[in-house]
Amino acid sequence: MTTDFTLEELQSATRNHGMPLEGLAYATTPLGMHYVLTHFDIPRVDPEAWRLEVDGRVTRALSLSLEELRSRPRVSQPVTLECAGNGRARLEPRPHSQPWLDEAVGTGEWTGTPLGPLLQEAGLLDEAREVLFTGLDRGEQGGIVQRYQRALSAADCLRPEVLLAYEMNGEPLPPQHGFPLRLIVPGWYGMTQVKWLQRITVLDEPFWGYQQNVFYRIAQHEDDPGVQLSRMYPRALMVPPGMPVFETRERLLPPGHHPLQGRAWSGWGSIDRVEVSTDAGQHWQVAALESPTAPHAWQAWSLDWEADEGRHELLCRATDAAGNVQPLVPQWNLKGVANNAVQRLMVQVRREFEPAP
Ligand SMILES: Nc1nc2c(c(=O)[nH]1)N[C@H]1C(S)=C(S)[C@@H](COP(=O)(O)O)O[C@H]1N2
Ligand SMILES: [Mo]
Repeated sequence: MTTDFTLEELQSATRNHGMPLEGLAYATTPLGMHYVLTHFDIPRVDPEAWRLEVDGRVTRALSLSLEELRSRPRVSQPVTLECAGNGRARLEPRPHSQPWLDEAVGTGEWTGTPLGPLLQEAGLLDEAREVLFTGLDRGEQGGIVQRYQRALSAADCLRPEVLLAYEMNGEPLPPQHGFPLRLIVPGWYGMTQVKWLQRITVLDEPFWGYQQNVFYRIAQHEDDPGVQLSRMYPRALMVPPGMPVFETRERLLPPGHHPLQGRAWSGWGSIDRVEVSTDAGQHWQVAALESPTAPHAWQAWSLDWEADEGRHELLCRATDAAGNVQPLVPQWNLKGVANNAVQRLMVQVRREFEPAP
């Protein structure tokens, strides 16, 4: 394993956290196990004083309290979120940012009010093109002092699944997940899901911002315009079988029958196929795949494995309905985003790992 991680990367890795992969066993990720990523500080918000401002190219600007938002039509849906930087730590040379391995994912049951009707109430003017979402958090990144900001096209904002969410798993949003209100855009990478919403501004021109045009792009070098990230590429993950070695997280299990299970998702449609290899990618078997339980939540898969004594490398790979398939090796880009290379797990199978009766 590479060991040249910097103290700055460690600092990010201790502030932010992934979902422990055993959390894949739950269809809805328990509160506290969902991954967390925060660029700046977690704001402390007084819900009594807080208001959401809606302004810009609208007929009437709105200013709404949390109570007013909570009394609007209420929708709940399970949505899988994944950070666009998931997998970054495996790239070489490694782009310096949050060093995720595979675990920057989670599925929350998000409750809130649909964004579209609220924008229609404010009245989008004819020239409305994009909608800018501004968080309360502020800091410097890439030499630019900024609030966390992302924009979406007006058309995407009107999609019925797009929510202003105030609850996660039936509880008010925890501070680290955006209390009191966040945007949920199902299918899109995490950077779109603006937390601690303060303002929604309708724009008549494309937004230029650091988190829109500089960081969250797939580009090969500084001058490469590249492409802006949007929806999540497919990924399958496996619940690590057996028991772990504390230092290496290698898996130990006794020989015999082991049901392998995991979940897979994509922002480009449902998952078509999950394949599993138990011999480092030489042979692949098609796993049993559950139908989607909701349009924007991960799908469960499973495969029975008859494990022989020895060392094995387990891989799993998803293909989505749009035909996107996970690469076997990481694809490098400047910011280390959208790296959906397959998960690999080292397993030692030995009789002595049989649990004592
Ligand atoms: N205001 C604000 N919203 C934000 C961020 C942020 O730093 N500030 N981080 C984004 C990124 S990059 C991700 S991956 C998701 C993480 O959401 P979570 O911490 O609830 O899992 O929030 C997004 N929303
Ligand atoms: Mo992210």
